[in-house]
Amino acid sequence: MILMGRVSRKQADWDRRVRFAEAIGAAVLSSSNDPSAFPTTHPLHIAAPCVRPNKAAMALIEKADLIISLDWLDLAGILRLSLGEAQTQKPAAKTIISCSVDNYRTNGWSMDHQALAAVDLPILAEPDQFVAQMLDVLRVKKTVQLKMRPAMKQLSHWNNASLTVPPAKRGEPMTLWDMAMTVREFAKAQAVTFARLPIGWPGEAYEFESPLSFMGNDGGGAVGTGPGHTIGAALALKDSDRLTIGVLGDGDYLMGVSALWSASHFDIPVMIVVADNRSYFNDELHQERVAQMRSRPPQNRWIGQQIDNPRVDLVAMARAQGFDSEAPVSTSAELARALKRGADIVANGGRYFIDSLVQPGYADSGPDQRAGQAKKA
Ligand SMILES: Cc1ncc(C[n+]2csc(CCOP(=O)(O)OP(=O)(O)O)c2C)c(N)n1
Ligand SMILES: [Mg+2]
Repeated sequence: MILMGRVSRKQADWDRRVRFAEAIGAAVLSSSNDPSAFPTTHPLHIAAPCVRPNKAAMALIEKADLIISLDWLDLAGILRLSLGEAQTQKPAAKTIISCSVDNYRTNGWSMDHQALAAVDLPILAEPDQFVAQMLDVLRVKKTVQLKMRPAMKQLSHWNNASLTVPPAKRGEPMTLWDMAMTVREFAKAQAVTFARLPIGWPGEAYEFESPLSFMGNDGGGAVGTGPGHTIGAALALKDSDRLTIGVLGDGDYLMGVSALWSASHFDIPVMIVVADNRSYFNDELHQERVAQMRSRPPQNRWIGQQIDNPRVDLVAMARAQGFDSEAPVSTSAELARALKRGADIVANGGRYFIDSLVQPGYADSGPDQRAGQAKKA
């Protein structure tokens, strides 16, 4: 199994990584924290991209006899989450090769850089140098026959599984899942670079076929970096034919909204779409978990996190920085139309903002329990 972490954005390196995985017949996992590293629709990319391993990713890691980490961010962390043991204390009964220069920056002075995993074979190198040399050593030809190991053939590809899920409901208020599926559908029709995707975005919506499909997040989940990152990516891609979109949480947007002014000032074409659940929702889940541990009422989880009453006029804030926009959308059909309108404006050099209202709740966190409970609390 290969853990595709922080790797190069060059197309030639991307192609070499695909050939390497195909030649050795390794299952691949990529991280939704990092820029796109491997075609997520490839038959070897069996589990949906993730930061915290989803069930399918855990099962793969559990089954793997050999794990090759290509500079995965926090290798010890994903091994601990999947195998139940910090690799540093009790190494897993599998062979682990880790290609990374993390040893240079991780030390005992602080925990900022996470733990260093115990590995069988450390390769102190940039992953794409290593892959290129491996192709030479293994004498891998330009076109290789894809090896699918029998055990892997039995596993269902995440993409097949997500396609059997009903498509976005078009008439009702959107869930984050509906929104993500609508955006995924839109992005199939043209060359899109997602500068950012929000924290609860379902892995099944990560459909990446180029090193420029996704720029990754910031490695730590810093709220407020989304607008600035989006505009930086749009500046870098200004002269390309790609449409740069930042899909942001409303909290992330609110903490960094003044970056939009820079896009207007420097005439940078870009689209920003906010998944507007009127909340710092991620932390509602934290507060709920802590409330349960401390026998406090979990229905109070929204306090200090909900961004409502009054509702913030996100559209007005975007317009105030020089963006075009329209009234907030709350159904998949409206969102699909807004994305098309925005794409035309951005193709002509403009900037477009969409406030996409979604029901609070992540794809895997179940239906929101908040409605009706806020009053009781
Ligand atoms: C600077 C900073 N403040 C607080 C946090 C903790 N935090 C992580 S996610 C999150 C909520 C983000 O809200 P939003 O962008 O609206 O995304 P949502 O979870 O609602 O989808 C918070 C407060 C953080 N990571 N960084
Ligand atoms: Mg939010």
